[in-house]
Amino acid sequence: MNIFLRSVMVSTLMACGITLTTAYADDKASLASSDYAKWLRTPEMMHTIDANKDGKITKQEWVAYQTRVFKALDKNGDGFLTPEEFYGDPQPIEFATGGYSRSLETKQMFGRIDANGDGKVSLEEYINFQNEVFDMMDTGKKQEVTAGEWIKAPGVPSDR
Ligand SMILES: [Ca+2]
Ligand SMILES: [Ca+2]
Repeated sequence: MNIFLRSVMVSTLMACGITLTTAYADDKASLASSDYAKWLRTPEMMHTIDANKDGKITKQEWVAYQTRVFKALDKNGDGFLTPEEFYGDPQPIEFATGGYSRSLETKQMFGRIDANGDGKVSLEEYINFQNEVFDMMDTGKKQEVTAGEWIKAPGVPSDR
């Protein structure tokens, strides 16, 4: 193999490595700056999810809330969300803001949450995804999100 070919191969491999790293970082960053995160991190949504109204959202409150959302979206109650149920005919979730419902019930979010790519979302996949969102907000790593952590995203819309 000549030196030119070898250097092309090395730079190709390096480029692949860089692409993989960037894709991972992009994923986290794009979640933080997504419409979904913006519509989630409003005072209205915090108040709704904070079941005991102590100004903090514990992991337990978060999982309880997201389980209710999952059940509301699972219209036929079979334990899985299909594309039709998730974004085919988007309906406002009764116990969420309109903005939150709209930003969740999209094809893009479905693809992101369907971790094994089988075209349906199980409760486990849904909660795993939402726990990533929780961990992103839980900057103090105390398994709870304070009002300060919740509302610190830039460009939070005030509309409901
Ligand atoms: Ca609470
Ligand atoms: Ca279903």
